[in-house]
Amino acid sequence: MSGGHLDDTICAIATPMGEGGIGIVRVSGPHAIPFAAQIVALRNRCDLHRAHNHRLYLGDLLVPKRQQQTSPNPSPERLDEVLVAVMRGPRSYTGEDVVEIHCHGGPLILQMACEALIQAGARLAEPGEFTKRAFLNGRLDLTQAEAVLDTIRAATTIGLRIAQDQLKGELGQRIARMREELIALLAHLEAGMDFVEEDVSFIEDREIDRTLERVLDELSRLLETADQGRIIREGLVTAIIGRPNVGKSSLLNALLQANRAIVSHIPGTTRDTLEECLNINGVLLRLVDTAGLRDAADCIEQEGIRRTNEAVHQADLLLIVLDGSHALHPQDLELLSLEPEKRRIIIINKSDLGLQISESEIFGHLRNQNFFSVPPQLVCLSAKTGMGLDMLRTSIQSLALGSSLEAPHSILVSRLRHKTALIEAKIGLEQARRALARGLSSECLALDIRTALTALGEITGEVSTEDILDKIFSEFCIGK
Ligand SMILES: Nc1nc2c(ncn2[C@@H]2O[C@H](COP(=O)(O)OP(=O)(O)OP(=O)(O)O)[C@@H](O)[C@H]2O)c(=O)[nH]1
Ligand SMILES: [Mg+2]
Repeated sequence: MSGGHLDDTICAIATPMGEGGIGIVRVSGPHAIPFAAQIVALRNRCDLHRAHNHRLYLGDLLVPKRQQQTSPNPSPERLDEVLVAVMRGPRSYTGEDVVEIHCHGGPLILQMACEALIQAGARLAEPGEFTKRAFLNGRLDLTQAEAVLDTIRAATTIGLRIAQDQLKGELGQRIARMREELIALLAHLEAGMDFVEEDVSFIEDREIDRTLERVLDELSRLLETADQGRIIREGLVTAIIGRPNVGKSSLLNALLQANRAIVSHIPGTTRDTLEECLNINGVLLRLVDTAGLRDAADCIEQEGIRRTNEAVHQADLLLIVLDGSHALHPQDLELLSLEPEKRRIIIINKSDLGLQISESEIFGHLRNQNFFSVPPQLVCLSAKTGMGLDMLRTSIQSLALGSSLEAPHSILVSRLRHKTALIEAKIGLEQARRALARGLSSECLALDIRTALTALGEITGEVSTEDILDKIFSEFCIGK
């Protein structure tokens, strides 16, 4: 990204490529209105320069005749009937003058409108550049800019609500309040440093410690939400595992309600992992079907099993499938206690055939090893008839969202970038508390507090580098 030149005027097609009822071209910058005025003529002798803010005007899109483009003053050609809105800065998305031209949604029309704007002097916007300008002009903090992207990408209603809360600025405000407390603390400490000789103390150690403790508590509370926040934003990576032929692929198909994976009575049907996304009661599930685990016969199967192990490793949730129509196999027992720190649902499948495995038998095996981070859940079902699938959906929802079964109402930390910065801030403040307890100088204390302040400032963008901004905004599409 070329950087923060706010003195030029950018344009882009803001709607997706392809045919649609309408398509919008957006221009932003100091010359947005004069450039747009070169390509649209308003009806009823209205002048775009004098157009009211936030009002739609009917007009004609006029572009230079193609064959005449090289001549100095090509006479324009009417291309489309359009609606135009002018939003003067700072009351616009970017904080600059913005003009939106609503054309008919054909890719050629939109492209020609964009080209005409470029001929008039605008520059094609880079991905996320409109939102980046909104940030640079103080319309949004970084957490809100990221929430714009999360809003666009949300795949579940819960994900959308979390993004909207963040877009309202609630996370940014929580961070800002912590920063204010720390800045006030620093000011006291630094005032004290100037009067070291006189032995004047501007703030009691006890008070410093109390403030640090308060901010640390708040940091911990936010960090506790990070796991759930990530799952809601990115989806719950869920691996279906089990011995061959237990019905893993059948379960994937049943949940998807589609014949996605090949199912057969021959053990070893699935050889490669297969991933599909689906929405289960508001939770985005990234469901991975895997090759059955057994002592592999050939090298293809060995590779399949290596991929299964990898999927297990990357999963947030394990669906461990057992064939309920047969007695438990020693290898089933191994699977039950795989990666004990992970959430798991043990599934007794093929319940329609009559069960040879009982729930108490399974719990008997688990009771010997009560070392799971999250208590395992158990569901009996039939992937074939669909019986018990609703129970499974409820179990998945409760494991993802916690016991409430409701989407959380408080602010969630949903990005790794935020989590990393919060941890950094926490480390800084813990160090400051230790320095205080050991009676180290105010300078040492101030240094640690400043580290925490910088980390927190990176979340909202008070502290930002071109690298951070590039990374964030390059994820966006052009025109946003
Ligand atoms: N009766 C009954 N049969 C089932 C059920 N689930 C799966 N099957 C059958 O069990 C066989 C194996 O099913 P798959 O879904 O291919 O099993 P898998 O675990 O994916 O097997 P691999 O890919 O070989 O590891 C097929 O013949 C299915 O029709 C069930 O709930 N009830
Ligand atoms: Mg399979």
